[in-house]
Amino acid sequence: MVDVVDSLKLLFDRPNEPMLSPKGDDNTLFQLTEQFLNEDYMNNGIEINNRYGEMANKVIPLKELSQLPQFNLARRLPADAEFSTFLPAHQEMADEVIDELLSVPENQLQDFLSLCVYARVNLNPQLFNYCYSVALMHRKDTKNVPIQNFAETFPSKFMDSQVFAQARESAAVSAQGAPRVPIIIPRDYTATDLDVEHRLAYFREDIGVNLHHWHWHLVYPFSARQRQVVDKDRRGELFFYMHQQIIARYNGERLNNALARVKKFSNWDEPIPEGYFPKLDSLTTSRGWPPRQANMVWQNLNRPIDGLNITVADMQRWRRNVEEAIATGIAQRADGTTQALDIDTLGNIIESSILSPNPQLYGALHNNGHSFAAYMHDPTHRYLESFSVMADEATTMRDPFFYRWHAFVDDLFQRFKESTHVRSYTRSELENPGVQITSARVESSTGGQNTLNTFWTQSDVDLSRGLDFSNRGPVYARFTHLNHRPFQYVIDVNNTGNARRTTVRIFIAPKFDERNLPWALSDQRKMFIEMDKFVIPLNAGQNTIVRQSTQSSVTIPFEQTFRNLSQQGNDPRQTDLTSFNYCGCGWPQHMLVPKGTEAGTQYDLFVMLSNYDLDSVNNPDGSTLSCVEASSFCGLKDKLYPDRRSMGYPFDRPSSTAANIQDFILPNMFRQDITIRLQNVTEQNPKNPTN
Ligand code: CUO
Repeated sequence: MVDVVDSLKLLFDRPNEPMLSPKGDDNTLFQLTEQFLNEDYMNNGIEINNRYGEMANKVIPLKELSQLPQFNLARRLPADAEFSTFLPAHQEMADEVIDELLSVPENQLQDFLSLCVYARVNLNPQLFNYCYSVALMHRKDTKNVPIQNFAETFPSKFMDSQVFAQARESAAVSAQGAPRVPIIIPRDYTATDLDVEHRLAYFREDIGVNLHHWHWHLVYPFSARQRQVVDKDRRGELFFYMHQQIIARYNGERLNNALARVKKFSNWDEPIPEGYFPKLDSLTTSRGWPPRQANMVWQNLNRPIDGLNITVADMQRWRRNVEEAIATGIAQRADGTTQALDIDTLGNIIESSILSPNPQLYGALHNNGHSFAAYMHDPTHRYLESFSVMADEATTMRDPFFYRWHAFVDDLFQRFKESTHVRSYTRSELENPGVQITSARVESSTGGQNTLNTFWTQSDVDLSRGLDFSNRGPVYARFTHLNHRPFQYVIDVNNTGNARRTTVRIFIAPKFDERNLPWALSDQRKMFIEMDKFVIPLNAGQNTIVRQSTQSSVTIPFEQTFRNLSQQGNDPRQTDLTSFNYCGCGWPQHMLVPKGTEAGTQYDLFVMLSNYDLDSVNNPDGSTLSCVEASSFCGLKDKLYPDRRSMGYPFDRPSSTAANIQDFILPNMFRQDITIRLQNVTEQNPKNPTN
């Protein structure tokens, strides 16, 4: 008898293969009855399924469904089409399926399993994968079912299409006993250095970075029929903050590569000089993802198949309405009443989510921007082409235009933060009386003080779960990514008051701008990237706080990015699966530290010990920021966001008094010069299974 949780896990396996054949490493077969056959196999499905049964190690019987779901909308998406939540037609399909999957009463897991098998058989594999993942994450009884690593189930969204022919060959010969040799993915496969933007490819095309973005949007869907799936604590603000931090990190990387900060895309009639040729194929559609030539222009969209009929003029109108809300500090609700604008509402307006107070008036500026960018090559579906990487959350961060678009989006949020409707922090909101930091430094594992070292690592990812119709057994792709030597922060604190708690907030930012001049704080505040945030007790008197880089509240452990979750790694943070499903949306550990340069780039390390009375939230079980998960970007499941301050505090808004970071420092803060130095060497990951 196979446990239901194990059965559910198998529904991620080989998404483009029919359910008739065995799944998983143990060759487990779902025993299908007529109910679970789609049209393709109506005549001979049972026979084929039985024949597979003779070879299977385990067989899972399925409970018959007393009522079959209609899936009237979702069935319309062909099995070989791409799926995108940004397209209104697809979003409605997803809403329909998620609604069905959530409507099975809790703890009736056999019914849930049968319904999921039915959905898996009858629906587009990508649509199914998305809805299934959202359902697992939002049902209480499935919290122990791990969401399979998306790069393993849909590897074609994450790497060069040339890998897959080699992978099939490798799977075939290793089935005959040949040693498993990893397939090497070159570091530079999408462009040459003739394209200056290509300098950032290691960031944009990083597997962990793209997995992070996909996972975040899975935790925070913007639409669902059940409002509670969307209506999470401060989700609009988190949409702003997580993407703001991506832009800050990206801008920092641009400076490290001798490029200016990204230019926001705000004139929508202007040609876009950045082209992008992704060199990805889809294993679902068996087609390549459309590229974008340089200097293409946004076009009005009329694609009935996607539910899209919008013009650039519509976008301009929505933009003016959003800008008016920002200028006046007032949002107009759909029922004619008004509310004071706050950052959380603004996030829901701009994205937009179903929590937007007035989708008619404000549109869906951000989501539709992704669609405009994704369809410049075929705005009216004349050529039957699908969308570019810009419209898929797992691929959009590969495209240089993603950052130009999100720089525009971030600028709207920053204009609100810079308006008179957001007041600057008073001294009492920044200080922590009696708490004085006397020194703060970083110590690298390689011995350096106040120097962080980055380098390149080659790591393996197993493609076999996404390689349909090939032999069993792992097939590894080896790719090169940025990494850093582990380090620790050491902070000396003098507490002249009583013992108390404090929140430690650690940020870094480049010390100089693109002209090599020191920053004005009004600009540098937008460059600070959060490195860690945690709550600790302070004793009266002297304290020394030591914190490891691997404990960061921003990141998820390396193993969660790259390893199949069935193989437990040895990171101490390998926590229970509930927290992975939810907190797996953190930033990848290997990208915590910016690249720096071989000569060494100067950064400001900023450490703050804030007043916990103003930080704490009242979560029922008393949980605090000390949780080991990536709470800064993911929040906590079914709980309040674990920090009462505005996200990005204390840099989320301009200072009314300080012109530069030195002026900003109070006794409970500390600024330290540090250097980030790239060692331009490539090392094998010692954990690679094929070493
Ligand atoms: Cu995450 Cu534009 O929202 O991509």
